[in-house]
Amino acid sequence: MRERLLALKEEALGELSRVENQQQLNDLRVKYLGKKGRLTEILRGMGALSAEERPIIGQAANEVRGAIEAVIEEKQTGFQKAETEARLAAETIDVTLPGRPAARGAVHPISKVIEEIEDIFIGMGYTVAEGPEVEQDYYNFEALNLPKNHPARDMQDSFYITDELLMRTHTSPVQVRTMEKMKGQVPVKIICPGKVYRRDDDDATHSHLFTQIEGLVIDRNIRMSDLKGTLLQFVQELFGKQTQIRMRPSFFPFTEPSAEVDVTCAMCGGSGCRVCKQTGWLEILGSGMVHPRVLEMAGYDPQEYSGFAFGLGVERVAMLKYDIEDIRHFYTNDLRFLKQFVHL
Ligand code: 2NL
Repeated sequence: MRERLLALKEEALGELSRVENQQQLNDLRVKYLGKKGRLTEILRGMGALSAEERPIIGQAANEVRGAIEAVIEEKQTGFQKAETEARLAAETIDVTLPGRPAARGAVHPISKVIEEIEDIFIGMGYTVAEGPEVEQDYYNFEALNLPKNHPARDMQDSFYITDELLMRTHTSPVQVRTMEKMKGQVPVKIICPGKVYRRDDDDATHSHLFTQIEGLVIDRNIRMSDLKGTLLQFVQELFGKQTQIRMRPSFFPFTEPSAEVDVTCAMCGGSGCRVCKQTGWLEILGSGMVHPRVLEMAGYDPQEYSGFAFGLGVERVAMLKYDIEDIRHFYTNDLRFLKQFVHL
């Protein structure tokens, strides 16, 4: 029996020396040390031994078991270490590889110009007011001295939703709503940026949706000179200190008197070029003193208060500023157009 045990040990150690992986090692553990394994099989013969032989063989069997277990343990440790090393090698990160570039968004040129104009007026003490794009007939027309049969209220010119509701055609209704909220208090000093809608056929210079910024100041003793000084300061911040303005008489139902405001062409400095059509001037603003009827309807006594207002088209300013020839570029979302503003 002793010989069988020693032969088993030699056979087991021989096989163990050739194992190549964890699976083979487990198989050998079961084969030699398992409940139905080779060692157990030999030890089953112990019952036939004499009382003297039994402890000696028992001890020999334990030695064999210990020797096999020791080798299995050693191999086991070796396989685990190799596995860990292989995994670490496979998982190695090359920190010197260049990163994947993250695509950068751009601020839309219309948003850029809105923000720039807002900043200029905030710097002069104005606040920004916003309001609904679907507007009541009263705020869009009636309160602005555009009575029921006025041609500007024509169905052909506006997007009506019902008899009483339409897409606002200017941002003036936001100013009327602000005056109402102020309940006759002064000063009112606001600018109102936002989308406006007109039933036009789209072409290079017209769009049925465009962006307007209007401004409104109401206080005691507001005069035409306040309007002129404010707009000069504004255009010099927007287009440069060298910019000059001129005011031409005009007409709006909601202002009296009214004036168109031209600025000297930043492209040629006033000498005449393609952009200003050789005139040296560019029309960019409509303006005037708030009509007394508009003040009165909004709750301001025209005997005590006066105000000025102005409006400009953001697309037109952006087209001049960035030399864009077609207004439709702003809405067609061609990335080749939009990408040009990534670093602006
Ligand atoms: C233009 C002209 C203008 C106003 C807008 C205004 C608003 C109120 C009262 C009086 Cl609440 N006026 N707004 C005044 C003059 C001109 O816009 O050419 N816009 C693109």
